[in-house]
Amino acid sequence: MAANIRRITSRGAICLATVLAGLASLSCGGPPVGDEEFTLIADSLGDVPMHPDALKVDNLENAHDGSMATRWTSVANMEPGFFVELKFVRPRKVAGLVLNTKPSPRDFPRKFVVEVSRDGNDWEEAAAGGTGATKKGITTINFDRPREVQYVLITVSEAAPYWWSIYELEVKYAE
Ligand SMILES: [Ca+2]
Repeated sequence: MAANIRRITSRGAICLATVLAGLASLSCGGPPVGDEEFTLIADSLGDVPMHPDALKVDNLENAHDGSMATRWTSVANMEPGFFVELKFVRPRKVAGLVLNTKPSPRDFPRKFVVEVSRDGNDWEEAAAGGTGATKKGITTINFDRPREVQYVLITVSEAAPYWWSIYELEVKYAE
């Protein structure tokens, strides 16, 4: 028993040291929770007046926390220019994205443009004039071809009388 505890403690210490060294996501023991390959880093909310529920919903992490009980939302009816941006831990070959809005099936982007970048400075369109799902709240975005990217920007290009919500954003990897 004591030996087991020592082993567990030792592995925990190695894991902590790994995290402190900025090398998290490597073997810290146990399966990873969700896809740790990317983070949602920005949205267009800016000075949008906050809804009373904003603290529950205005949170990019909600779009990538593995839970369909939490969502990111625009907190306002969709307008062209609304965006969310995600960044991969390292450049990845990506074929597309899936936006899951099942619990609020009307909150999908009617039309959108997806731009990608390898360095955050030079951008090119990977899915222009895309249209969102019209049933079941699932919007599947296929890039024109698999692309090596580190940044992805999804921008709404058509207004709609509904908030834009993302309960979970999934990436379709090409590798
Ligand atoms: Ca969620």
